[in-house]
Amino acid sequence: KCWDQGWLRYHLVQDQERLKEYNQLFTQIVLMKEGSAAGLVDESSILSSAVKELEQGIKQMVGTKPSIDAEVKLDGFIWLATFEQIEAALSDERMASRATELQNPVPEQDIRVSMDEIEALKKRQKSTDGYVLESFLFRGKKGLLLLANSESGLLYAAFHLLRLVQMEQSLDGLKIVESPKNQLRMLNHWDNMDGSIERGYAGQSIFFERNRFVADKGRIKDYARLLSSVGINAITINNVNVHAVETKLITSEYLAEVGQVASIFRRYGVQLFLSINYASPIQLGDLDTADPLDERVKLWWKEKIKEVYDVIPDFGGVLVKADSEHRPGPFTYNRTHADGANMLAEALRPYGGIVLWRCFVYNCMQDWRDRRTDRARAAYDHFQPLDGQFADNVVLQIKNGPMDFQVREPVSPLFGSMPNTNQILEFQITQEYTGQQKHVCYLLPQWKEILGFDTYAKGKGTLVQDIMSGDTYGYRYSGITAVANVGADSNWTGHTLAQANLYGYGRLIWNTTLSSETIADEWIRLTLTADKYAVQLIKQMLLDSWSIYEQYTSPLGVGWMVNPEHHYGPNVDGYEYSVWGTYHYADHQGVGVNRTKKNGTGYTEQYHTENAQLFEALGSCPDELLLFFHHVSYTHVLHSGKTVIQHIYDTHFEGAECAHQLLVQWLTLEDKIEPVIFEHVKGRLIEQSEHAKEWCDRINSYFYRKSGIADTQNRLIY
Ligand code: BDP
Repeated sequence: KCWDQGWLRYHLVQDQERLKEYNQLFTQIVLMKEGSAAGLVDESSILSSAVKELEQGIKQMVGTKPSIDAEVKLDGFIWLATFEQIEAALSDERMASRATELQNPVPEQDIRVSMDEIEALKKRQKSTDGYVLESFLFRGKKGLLLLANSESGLLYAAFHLLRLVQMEQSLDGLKIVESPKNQLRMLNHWDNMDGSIERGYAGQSIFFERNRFVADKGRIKDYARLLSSVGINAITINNVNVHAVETKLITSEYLAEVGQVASIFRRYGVQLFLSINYASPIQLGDLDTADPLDERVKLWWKEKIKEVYDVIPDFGGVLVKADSEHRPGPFTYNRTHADGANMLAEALRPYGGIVLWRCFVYNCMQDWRDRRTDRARAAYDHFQPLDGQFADNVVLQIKNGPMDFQVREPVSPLFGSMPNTNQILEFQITQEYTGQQKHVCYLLPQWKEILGFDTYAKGKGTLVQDIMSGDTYGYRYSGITAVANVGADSNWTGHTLAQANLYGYGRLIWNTTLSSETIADEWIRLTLTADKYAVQLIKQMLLDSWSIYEQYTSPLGVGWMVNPEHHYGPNVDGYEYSVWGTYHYADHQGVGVNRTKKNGTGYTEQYHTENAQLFEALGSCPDELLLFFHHVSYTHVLHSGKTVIQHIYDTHFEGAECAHQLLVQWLTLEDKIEPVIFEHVKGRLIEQSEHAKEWCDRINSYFYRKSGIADTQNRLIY
């Protein structure tokens, strides 16, 4: 099938000049290892994945098969080396040429430049994953040098090189130095062992079926390749809601197979973690308590974790959803979350493992008549006072916003408020609240806004992205994670265009300075087409899609208004009188949640002063978040000059129209996109166009009936 490769589609290079260039450049892969060429790579190593990927890519895109050698012999070498190896080789080379007084064919300058780069890169390395990819002269032979601290770095360099070839770029005078912004670059799967995926919109699980691991693990390997090609280095494979059967993943019944999956990922530099059930000691039938301060519980976890490491020596650690949405946790025993997390951290410490502890803790059984309880406050109220109490191998995992992955939310005030506690940010790639991979919603612009948000935590310019990278507070562990959007559908993500979110997620968290546009451009060219018109058009469609989705769904940051449970489609009062704490408070006069300090829930106070003031005052609160922070009348005038009610009408009509235009635009691509992809995306866009109209009608009718205020343009509203 044409789409199951995702963005790793290695087409034959079309440009003949370029093909010639590549032909000359890719004659030999050089690996510096003791021994003969035949035994150069250990089959199970990451280096072997890099070599195989290069071989496969070059075969398919250039049509040649480079030899694999232990030394540079030909023009057109691709030399994969670690810093240590290259330093040794270059110093041997210098000594050799001096000793024999050969006329030195190696321009010293070339070596020096490279050595400077090497030094510079080494200094900048926080992790072992960076690399240098550059044109290189060695003993008078021209080639490419792929240089890294580790085999993962070499694999990333190989994928980078292949990406350049996929995009048919010249490799002349190449000099690329890359180092990832984030240390942990992770994905969380919400896969259940029965094969279903919580909030999954791309078919069944690629890991599990009928309470077992899938027998054929080929797809998992393909997935590992995709992830590694964009720099992902950590993964959890099971849902944060750990049910009875998944609780057993850490027992002998399943551990061997968990180990097999870990090995598949290991070869691509991806470390395996598991979501665990906090009450495992009870659930697995060994103890009658999970109290973190009980010695028996501590011992139980120590032994359990040892058992896991006996099978998976490089196991990453555990992800825990505790005391949230009916999941067990330390609160049962009147213990704090620090008590709970630290107990697990101690068990993991001897092996270098970490605890990812989620801050998605709130009362999901609240009395909706009680306006003082505000779900938005919960994470900060629970966790901020515990700053400094967590072990140094605990990382708090915090959703990007205070509620739950809405199309628009303010940034969580926890970022920048816990200088003494490791943090990792959690995005949601799976489009639970953003159209469920039936609607196109390219999320990169949203993520960029969040990462670029100024928390003012250490004065102006304390951006979320620098907190997450660990730069601001020198966190020992930190980074970014996200709920995956992948399933067994042949195109991986249900909607083919939703693949751009997975690709873009990896690229962005590796390098947060990349623009949404650059990333979209890459993904389209790697995956769909190189046709200029098509690239331009699809890129614009992607770039517009988040704001289009926002326009026809819940207005001005208020969120929700979705059908309860499955969360697809409009239902304005769906959650309004429920226990979940997700309200909009619309009545005949106005709408919105008063979260001010003055006379609301006081949520604004959780921000540092500059932001607290910004959100607190009606005059300065940004329009797009107005109803998140304030309850206002329908006639309140926005910064845009429109009244709230007219804004609602206008954005909904416009959003629905723009959604329809996405379809119209796509239809112009019929002869430029492979038919199967063209038809598939067309089908989704038809659904989106119709569904956006439904959103528009439902929202506008609701607010027209509540407010009784007519649309100034007299469009049809019932
Ligand atoms: C919400 C989902 C729910 C998850 C929960 C979580 O609706 O299915 O279990 O988040 O993050 O977004 O734990």
